[in-house]
Amino acid sequence: MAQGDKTQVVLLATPGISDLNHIHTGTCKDLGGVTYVLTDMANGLSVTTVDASLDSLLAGGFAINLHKIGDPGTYTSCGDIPTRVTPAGSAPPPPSGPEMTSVQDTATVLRTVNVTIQGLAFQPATITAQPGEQIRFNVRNLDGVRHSFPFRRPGSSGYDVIVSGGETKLGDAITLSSPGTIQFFCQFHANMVGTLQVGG
Ligand SMILES: [Cu+2]
Repeated sequence: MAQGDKTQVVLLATPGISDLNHIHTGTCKDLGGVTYVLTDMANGLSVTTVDASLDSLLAGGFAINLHKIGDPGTYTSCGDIPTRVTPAGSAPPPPSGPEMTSVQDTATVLRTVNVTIQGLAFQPATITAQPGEQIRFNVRNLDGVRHSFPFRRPGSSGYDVIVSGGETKLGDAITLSSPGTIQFFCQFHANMVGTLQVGG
């Protein structure tokens, strides 16, 4: 993600396996020295702002390499940073690392919104999100009975998390692209409602 003359680098990886991250010169086949040190993985996520523009990283000759923590000689994953301007007929090789995102404008951070259900009510009852933001809902049910956290968006598929009594469940990621107000509710208890405000 470009941020002026800096670049935010977002990496997703398997926790415990790929914990130490660097941007190296060269390619995964022929790795050079460390150019930028990236934040260590925490629960599979690493977000770093490096002091280099996205254009300069996409000019070619860089690769992101993941090492095993405590044993940096073991490379767990690597992906060449694609070159933005590609001569015709020679597409860059796809990133080879498993579950790894490359440095691109489209890199997004997934936000988890915690929703607690207690006493037949949603907390918070009003949730705000930005249009285009990628979010998912972690629904915690402190009641002894089953509840749900569904909502429907006009013209698209819905979202639903069903949680048994005492259960916590993480829903799928969703991008709410258009601004507006969406009601969420419990399908089992008609008086349990809340509002998801997108933008505005
Ligand atoms: Cu309910």
